[in-house]
Amino acid sequence: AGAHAPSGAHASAGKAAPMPAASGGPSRVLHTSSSKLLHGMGGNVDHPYHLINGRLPSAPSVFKAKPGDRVRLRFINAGADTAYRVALGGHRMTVTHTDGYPVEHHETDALLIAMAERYDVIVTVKDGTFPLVALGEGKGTKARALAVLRTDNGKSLPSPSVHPAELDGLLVPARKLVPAESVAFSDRHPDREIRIRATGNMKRYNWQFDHQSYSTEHRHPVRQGERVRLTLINGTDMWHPIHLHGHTFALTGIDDVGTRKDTAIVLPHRKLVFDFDADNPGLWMLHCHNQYHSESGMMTVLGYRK
Ligand SMILES: [Cu+2]
Repeated sequence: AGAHAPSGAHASAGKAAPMPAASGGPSRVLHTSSSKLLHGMGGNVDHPYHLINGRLPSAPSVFKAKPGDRVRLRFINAGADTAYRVALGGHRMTVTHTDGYPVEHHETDALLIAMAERYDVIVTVKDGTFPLVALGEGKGTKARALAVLRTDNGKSLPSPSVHPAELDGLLVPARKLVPAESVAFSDRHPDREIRIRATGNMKRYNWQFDHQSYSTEHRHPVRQGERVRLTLINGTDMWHPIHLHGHTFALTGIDDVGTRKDTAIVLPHRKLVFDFDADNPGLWMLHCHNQYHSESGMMTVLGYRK
């Protein structure tokens, strides 16, 4: 297998207000959105375009490789309101890292990548032209971004609406990824437990934690040296990508295997449980990484106490 420079790929979505603009511009509110994977609405915003590395599906980025090359693809969901289901046509992907932390290698056809989540995968490139598709989860078949991986010098490109079978194949969720031994947490009883409830609804667009709007004064205290367990109960009808700054936690809910992450999906009316070591003094945001939800107030602060 030949060496190949790592390729970067990231998906990002255009910006639009979740509510009709006062100026009378077009409403971008997404009225019908449904995802099996996300147990309900995929998102709130009907973005006009979905991009990979800033490019439209009609003029995609093209990555060149030789057959047999092992290529690392690094996915970053830089979108504001869209989880992407990502697959490379004709290939299985070997997941090696999530959120920058190594995992025991795991093969999958597709990944579901929430806003702010990152995945590194390795593929052994076959001979031909292959679409890399990021489907806006629960946002309909038109919500898609495209890049191309190819081994030939051809000019023809996959159709912008190409739908590789891998998108509907095996999909490994983050919580099934076993952390590499070098980053796995030791068993340790938590010194402190924090419980936070996600609240709000689509009608009032009052996304918050514990029914409180965001305030820099309200801080969840932790102390350096503690192992902290955070339980986030999702009391809403929508999923949220929960993101903690300054730390990489370990998923420790029922059936979890300790995956190290800094962003994790919590499904509607489910809970997310994770442990982290308080080893980075300061003030750190904990927030939903749906940009519109965090702007609406679904943010809080962890504050180290002396
Ligand atoms: Cu949210």
